[in-house]
Amino acid sequence: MTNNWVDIKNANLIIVQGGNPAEAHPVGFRWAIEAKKNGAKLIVIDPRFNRTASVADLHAPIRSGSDIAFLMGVIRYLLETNQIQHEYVKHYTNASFLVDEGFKFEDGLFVGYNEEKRNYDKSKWNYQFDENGQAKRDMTLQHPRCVINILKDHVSRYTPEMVERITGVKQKLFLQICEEIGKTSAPNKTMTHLYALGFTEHSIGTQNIRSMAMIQLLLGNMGMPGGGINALRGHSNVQGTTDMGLLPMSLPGYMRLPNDKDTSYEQYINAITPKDIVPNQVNYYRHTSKFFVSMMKTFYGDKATKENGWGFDFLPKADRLYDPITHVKLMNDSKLHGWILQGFNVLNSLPNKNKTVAGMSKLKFLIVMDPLQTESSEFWKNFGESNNVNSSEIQTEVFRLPTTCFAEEDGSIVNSGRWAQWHWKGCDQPGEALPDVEILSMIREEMHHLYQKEGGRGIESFEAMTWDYAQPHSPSAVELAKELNGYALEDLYDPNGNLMYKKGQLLNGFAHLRDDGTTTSGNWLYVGQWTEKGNQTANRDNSDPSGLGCTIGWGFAWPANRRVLYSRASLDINGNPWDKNRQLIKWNGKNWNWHDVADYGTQPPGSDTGPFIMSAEGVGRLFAVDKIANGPMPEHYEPVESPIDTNPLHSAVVSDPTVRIYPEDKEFIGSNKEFPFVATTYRLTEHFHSWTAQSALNIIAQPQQFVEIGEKLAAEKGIQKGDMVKITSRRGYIKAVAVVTKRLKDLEIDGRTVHHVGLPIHWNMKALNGKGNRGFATNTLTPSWGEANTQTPEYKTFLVNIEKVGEA
Ligand SMILES: Nc1nc2c(c(=O)[nH]1)N[C@H]1C(S)=C(S)[C@@H](COP(=O)(O)OP(=O)(O)OC[C@H]3O[C@@H](n4cnc5c(=O)[nH]c(N)nc54)[C@H](O)[C@@H]3O)O[C@H]1N2
Ligand SMILES: Nc1nc2c(c(=O)[nH]1)N[C@H]1C(S)=C(S)[C@@H](COP(=O)(O)OP(=O)(O)OC[C@H]3O[C@@H](n4cnc5c(=O)[nH]c(N)nc54)[C@H](O)[C@@H]3O)O[C@H]1N2
Ligand SMILES: [Mo]
Repeated sequence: MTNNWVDIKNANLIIVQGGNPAEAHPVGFRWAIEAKKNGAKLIVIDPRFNRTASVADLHAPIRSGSDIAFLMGVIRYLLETNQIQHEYVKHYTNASFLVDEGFKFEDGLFVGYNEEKRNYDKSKWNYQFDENGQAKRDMTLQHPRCVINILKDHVSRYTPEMVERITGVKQKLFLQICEEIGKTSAPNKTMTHLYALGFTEHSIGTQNIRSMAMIQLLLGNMGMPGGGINALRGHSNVQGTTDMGLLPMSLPGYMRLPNDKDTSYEQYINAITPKDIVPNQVNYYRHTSKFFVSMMKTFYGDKATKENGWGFDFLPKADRLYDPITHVKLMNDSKLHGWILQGFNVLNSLPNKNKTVAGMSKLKFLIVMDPLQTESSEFWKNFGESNNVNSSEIQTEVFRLPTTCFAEEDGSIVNSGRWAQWHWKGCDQPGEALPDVEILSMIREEMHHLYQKEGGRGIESFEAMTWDYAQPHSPSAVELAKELNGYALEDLYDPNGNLMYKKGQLLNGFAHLRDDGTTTSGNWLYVGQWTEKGNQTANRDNSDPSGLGCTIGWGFAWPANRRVLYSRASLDINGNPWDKNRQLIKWNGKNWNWHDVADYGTQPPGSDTGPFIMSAEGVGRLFAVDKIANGPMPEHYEPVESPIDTNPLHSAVVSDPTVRIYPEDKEFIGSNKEFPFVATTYRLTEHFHSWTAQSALNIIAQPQQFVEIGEKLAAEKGIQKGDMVKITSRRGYIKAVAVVTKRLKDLEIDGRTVHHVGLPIHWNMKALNGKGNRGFATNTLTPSWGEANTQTPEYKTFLVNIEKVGEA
């Protein structure tokens, strides 16, 4: 989230598009209800009339996978009707920047496409530069190569007629929503956007999010209380896991893992540090070397020296992307032989379950660290129709290591609003269970012994690792939290020679990190979470002097305890608030801290330093230079499995040309002749993924796998409420009880009638369902191709067929 949960109450308009918070985030959703009590409107754009829609002012049923067409239509409307916040757009976005003469978009492709590699050479997706390497701008916004004019041209195709043709949303309703959105271009009105997987789990997920971010920039809603782009995160600490680098290509603090092209520290740090391209900008990532070197000092201590590039060679270098979909591919290719699943029930959560089972069946060993006995740890058992394997042919040895769960240990959890909050252990774990940290530490200890005994590749980096916890087999949560925060390794002085820290003291903020080996920090984002004043994540002062829900005394919000990101953009250039009732920061003669911790440094009012301090330009990007794999501006592409076979904007390029489809997955692409219906998958309040399949009370509340079918489709197929239905995709089939509903409507898309079929995720072969018969995994049906930036599978839009197989 750029903002935070409580801040949602400040919005005038809440758009929920790509999520269902009333169901999946019921506690946080109370802030949307608070906003409604204050007079805000709530609009839900979702294929289904879901639980969030049931309390909304407006619901637009949209075809799954078509949001970009809707949102580009909104941008066209805002530009045509002149409902943008002009001063904001001019000064705080890259609207005025001139785009390279070589950039173009034609017949569905941006310039630079390489058909063989299915990727783009992005070199022309850039600005024009002067002889000093500075980006050229035209502040009158008249130049035809200005970003704003290129954008105008790009979105001109997304007329209300075209929006209706692609998305199925009727023009009248579309324009009604545009009108509500347009109202928030007033400086004293804000819109917030809430999204989750309905936006991300698509072959165009990243561009969905960008589309809305661009709208928020045009409206002047970024940096404003009650504004922003707000991702509602999934598991309670999934924000923390991504912060900590638990992504295959990531290091803590969103630094990228070196790859095999990164040959030295200097070369790597140069490649990941952005250059200045506009004078006088903060360009905060210029400090990347300080974050990186401090992290390396945490990892390798004295073994990380200036001479050895801070231990650069100790880090693993990835030769390719190792995401879970690739793991499964490599297993199927017999190139990956062992797998550790730590808190990951792949059989239920990865797409194309049959492919996952086939891959796992080739493994030599599988280690499952989990508090529960999961489907994944029993993938080798024959459960009949829902897992029809030949157990005697599967040689995989499975080790189960029972772990604790969050309530059985101390620690902090980071929520969607970037707040780290400490929690205390509630009780001891049962049986032989041990905390994850302890299990991993014991594995490390044992591996160390083996290395010492037998030697082997990689021993240097293993031995270089710092491991100075009081009990090496069991580092405590307190030790880890302090280590992530970081220490001074020597007495540290400011430029005027004043002592800032004595050697060994905890650091207060990431601005104090150094790249000369005198500071440590396991994660630069978390500096300040545990200082000499104690554990900041345990703070529980909820006073709110602004009345805007900005409680800086509660927990610790990264970065630097800041509650709203880019807040300098909530004030005009001269430092006056766009809306005096929505002001969190102000100039105090020294800096901008007031109710919130400001992003902006010490530049006084009137300075030409932009508010978007993390971009080299200092402004928000309406045109994303060379960052995003599938285009500097979003474009509507059909899902890989499209119900209409064509792209009404450009029939030659139907789906996103950069989607990653492994060769063996080509046979898994279904056509709408065989599979005419659009399926989407989602969760229910009564369940948490498949954990609750092992909890009788949850199963009583929602007992059995069902499929939601609209009334018209049900009538066509002769299906009645309660009938048993078989749902088939190119990947396999499942069976479910029919729920015939008004909540799913047929849509008119490009002259055809398109029906949606809705499938909750939860059940699987082990699930209790009250009737003794086993469940199926919804993910038997889903495809494993991945979005080009994130490799997220297209779980939310694929094609199926349905048929009745039993009476109610
Ligand atoms: N009770 C409960 N809460 C949970 C979880 C749980 O298992 N149970 N899981 C947690 C996790 S890990 C996560 S990631 C979050 C997920 O939170 P959400 O993403 O809010 O949850 P989903 O149920 O996947 O709902 C996505 C919504 O997107 C809609 N949708 C599908 N396709 C499209 C599309 O193309 N466009 C638009 N506009 N909408 C679309 C679906 O109809 C659905 O209403 O929930 C978290 N909260
Ligand atoms: N079709 C479809 N598929 C989806 C989605 C969808 O919307 N549609 N959503 C996707 C999303 S957003 C997500 S997040 C994934 C979820 O995928 P998973 O993360 O695989 O799902 P969970 O069932 O939450 O599995 C987590 C496991 O962690 C265990 N666990 C809990 N606490 C601890 C702990 O402290 N330590 C350890 N070691 N284990 C613990 C639980 O018992 C559980 O078995 O599914 C994805 N799959
Ligand atoms: Mo998730």
